Amino acid sequence: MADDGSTLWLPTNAEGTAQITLKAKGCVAETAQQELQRAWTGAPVTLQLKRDKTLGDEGFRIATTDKSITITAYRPAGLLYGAYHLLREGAADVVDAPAIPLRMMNHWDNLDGTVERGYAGSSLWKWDATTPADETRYAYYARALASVGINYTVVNNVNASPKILSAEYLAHVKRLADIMRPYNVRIMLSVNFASPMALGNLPTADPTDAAVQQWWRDKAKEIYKAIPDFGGFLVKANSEGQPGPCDYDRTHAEGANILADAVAPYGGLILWRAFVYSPSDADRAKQAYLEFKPLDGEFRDNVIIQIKNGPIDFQPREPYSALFTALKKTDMAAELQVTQEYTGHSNHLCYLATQWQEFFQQVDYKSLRAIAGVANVGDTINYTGHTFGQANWYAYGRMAWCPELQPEQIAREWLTQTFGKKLAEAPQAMDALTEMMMISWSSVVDYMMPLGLHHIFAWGHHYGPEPWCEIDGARPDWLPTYYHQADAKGLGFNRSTTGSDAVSQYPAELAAKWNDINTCPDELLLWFHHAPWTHKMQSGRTLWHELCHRYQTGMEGVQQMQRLWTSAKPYIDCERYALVTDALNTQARDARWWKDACLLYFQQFAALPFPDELEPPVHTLEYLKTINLGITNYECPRQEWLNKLR
Ligand code: GCW
Repeated sequence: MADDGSTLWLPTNAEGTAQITLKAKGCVAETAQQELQRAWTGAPVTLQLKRDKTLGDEGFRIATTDKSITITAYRPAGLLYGAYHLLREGAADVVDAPAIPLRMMNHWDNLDGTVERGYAGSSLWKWDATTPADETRYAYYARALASVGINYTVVNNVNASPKILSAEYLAHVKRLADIMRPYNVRIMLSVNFASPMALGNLPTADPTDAAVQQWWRDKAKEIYKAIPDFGGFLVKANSEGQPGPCDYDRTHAEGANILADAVAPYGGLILWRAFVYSPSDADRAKQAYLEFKPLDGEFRDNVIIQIKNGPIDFQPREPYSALFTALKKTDMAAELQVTQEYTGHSNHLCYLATQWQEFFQQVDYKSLRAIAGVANVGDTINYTGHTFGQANWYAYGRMAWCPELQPEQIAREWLTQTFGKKLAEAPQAMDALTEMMMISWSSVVDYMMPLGLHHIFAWGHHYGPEPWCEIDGARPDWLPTYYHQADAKGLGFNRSTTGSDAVSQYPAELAAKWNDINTCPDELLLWFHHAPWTHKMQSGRTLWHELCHRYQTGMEGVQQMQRLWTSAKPYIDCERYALVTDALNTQARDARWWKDACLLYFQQFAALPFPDELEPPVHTLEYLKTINLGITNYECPRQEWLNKLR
């Protein structure tokens, strides 16, 4: 049987047989009832509200007897999440509530239909009225969000066009909000800080200007009139060319606060991004901290500072951003990247739950008021391009609900719901595919950027290796050589106390550990140290030998993933089997490309021979340097081109 993947992990056919009684009113409660009516086959279920605040706004209790099941919640959203819990895990007594109140999807969708860093077709949202929107797809998307507990969605790019706040586009946003509401999903918008100028014809966007403040208040009023449960604004200010308060010598706090004041009367929120790095002498990894730490305590209560997981930019592996432990009086959101900008686009299978688990081992989720996942969703039939991209979407929601969930458990849940009974009832195949997912992220790290290397990607599109990349006139901190610092002595960025001292932004004990080249974990060595080629690693190998070993291991990891996938063939429908098989072939080839390119390039500096265990490179460095994928920042490279690498 073929399966185009368009139903995601949700139940496909209406098999529900149970009696579902609803003792609550409103569209969200009705969705809970409908979902159970559609798919629940067990004992009769009663959905009821109770004045029990301990359950929280979104929590629920499931109580079961042989003959009946009761889902109780304080608010309708709890009934909805209780219903999905029941469908996913079956009948058992449980009390559950989300760990983080705001669980957001962030779309980087542009109004012209393109998606920045999106690799799954065009935008799902058809802003252009000439393209009729398939609103059933919108509802299906909302249903998918709700099924994993995501309760907010920011539908447009943080590089925001001011036009999104025009009456024409707000009408479209209202339509979306109406479709999402029954799924307890609230809409937010990314806004351009200079909107009062671009849209309101004001001469300035200075946050201390009374007319500017009034413009934002009027705009908020207009939006809330149409969308009473509108979530608020997400802002990328003074970052990568976007306007912001610093253009007027005002601080991020002054900028965020005027927007906060505009939406406060309606209960709205401002998500203000900390992804800033103005060109300066300071190490880019230090800049967000330098700018935001002094502002701690200056933000309004309805401002949340949204911080990327690491200090640079969604690299395959980074230490956590020091802001998470530095801000004490400011509400924080963690921003994770579900779309695979730096982990192989939608060509590579990279199950990110393991990466996020590592993040949550470093950052206490209880310190977070919100979490954001940059979406990997587009208008392609299966929403994410790579079938296993769906697993990242799913896992993001599940971990946002409960960061303590184990990636392996989430993988099994997703596999079961996605590929159905046939696979779920084949323990060996389930084990194989779970293992494939579980080894994927560490393999990607190893074949791309092991040992703390980072940002050695190809220019612009970030697909494939380009550690040699030099562009005339480019900002140094956009170039790989800035990050890897390879020379005859060694490799890596010295962020220790003898270097940029970024390490001192971390709590003392951790800083001391990472600062010492002998106690810094191998995984982060080249993030914090310029290590000599002969440095003895914790593995006992020299740095050069370990580097070769890691690239080799990463490449072999993908080969192992291919074997595991093949072993599950009898349990997977032919369409998705073929799709994933092709993608894994591409990934295996790309892994070799990464290994050959990086090792041949770094060997020029190390001037050491390859160890015996290393499979000799198939390509020459000269050839690899000629590779130019000729794609834009919006594209995922196509097979035709990648075939040249064979
Ligand atoms: O990761 C980088 C991307 C940009 C992105 C930016 C950001 C939306 O390369 O495409 O812009 O980060 O997060 O703002």
